[in-house]
Amino acid sequence: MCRQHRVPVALLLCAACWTAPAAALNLGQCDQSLGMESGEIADSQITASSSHNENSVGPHSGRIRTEHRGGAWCPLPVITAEVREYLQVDLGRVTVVTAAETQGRFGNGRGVEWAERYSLQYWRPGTGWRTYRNASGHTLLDGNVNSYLAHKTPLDPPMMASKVRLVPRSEHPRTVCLRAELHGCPYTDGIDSYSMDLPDPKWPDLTYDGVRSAEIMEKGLGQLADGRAGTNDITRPEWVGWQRRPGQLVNITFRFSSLRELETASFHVSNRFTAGVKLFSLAALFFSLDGQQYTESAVTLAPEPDRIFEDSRLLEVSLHRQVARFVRIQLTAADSWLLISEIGFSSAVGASLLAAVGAGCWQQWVLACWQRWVLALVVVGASLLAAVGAGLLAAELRLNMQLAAGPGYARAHGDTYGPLPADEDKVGLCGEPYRVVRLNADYDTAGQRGLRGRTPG
Ligand SMILES: [Ca+2]
Repeated sequence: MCRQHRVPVALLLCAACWTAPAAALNLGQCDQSLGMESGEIADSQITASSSHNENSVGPHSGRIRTEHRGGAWCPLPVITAEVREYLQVDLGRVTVVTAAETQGRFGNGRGVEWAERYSLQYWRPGTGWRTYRNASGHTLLDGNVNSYLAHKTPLDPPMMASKVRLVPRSEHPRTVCLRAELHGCPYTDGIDSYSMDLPDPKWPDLTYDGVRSAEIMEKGLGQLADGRAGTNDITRPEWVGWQRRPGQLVNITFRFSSLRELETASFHVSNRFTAGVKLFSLAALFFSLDGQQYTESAVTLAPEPDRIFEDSRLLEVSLHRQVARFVRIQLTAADSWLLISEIGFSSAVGASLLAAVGAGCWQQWVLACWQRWVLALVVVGASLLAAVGAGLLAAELRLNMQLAAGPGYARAHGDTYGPLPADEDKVGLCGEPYRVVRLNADYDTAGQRGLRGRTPG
């Protein structure tokens, strides 16, 4: 590669695989309608387990505050305690869903069906279908009481999902119809899952949706990454706690969906020292690209012990734009209990080439970026082909216009005819030489027959 091209290409590589850092999840700004009512969610993204009539009350009629065809989605069977049907919405990417909203079938005054209660199922890459459970442990959400009023239920905690199913529920046989909207925002944290030492039953991670064993929890998301910080009341369910002796460790490992450039990590912790709860004495963070080999040196955070104020607080540490997909955190307990309500990261998707080279992981950077590069190359290649094709077409059109002019021009290839003073030499786009020659009035404007009569030179 030419020396003068190296720097611009490196900058291009940086720009192609780096996005602005995203702050940790902020639920205060996460209540947008996700597109059932507006149509931003396409018909192809809305499906159902069954429909009473696909054309009139199929899944595409399940958009809230719209009167499309039959006026709502209606499943084929009557809903009972045993019969479960669902309306499924594919959000296209992992999304923070903070509320669900439902409405019955009004049908221009003819509808008399609605769902009094429903449950939610969700799916995201790497997980199967899970049933949503709120902070109180309940799976049933309140639905509607008539065919026209919409009812919105906040989801506490929010649901990280790329697909959602609304499942009408009824203990007694009931014909139900449903229109729906989902509310939330894009999930930019990029945390796939976290694993951790099993919390104490006194302060469990109630909403964790991964796998639990005797000692650890893994492959799930839960209270530590749901955007909700605890209050000073440590009896509230927002807190997750571990019982340790001073100096003992609590291990938590975060896995991101792709390579990230990490700017900061934050911990929301309790300092209720009169109850044996203190800030950790040390947090050590190790980084890995593959989840197997971690950095030997750690980024550390050692907060000052506070024996005066018992307020819970946010502790933050700079990660110096460390490039990693896995972050292993070792927290050293300072007293009998360690209570955490949230761990967040400010990070950017992917990583700049320079940061990746600095971290010795440019190979992983290339792997993480190859899909975007293939797409970019396809777009650039298609654009070049289109430009070349347009140029060829224009040249041919110009030549044909010349040939059509009387008394006439003809196109002759190579040196067959020798130089003619009034003629014009040209080179084709594929490099072949040709000549446009002015024909005598006697010659055929098609060129070849007349030209063969001319003597070269
Ligand atoms: Ca939380």
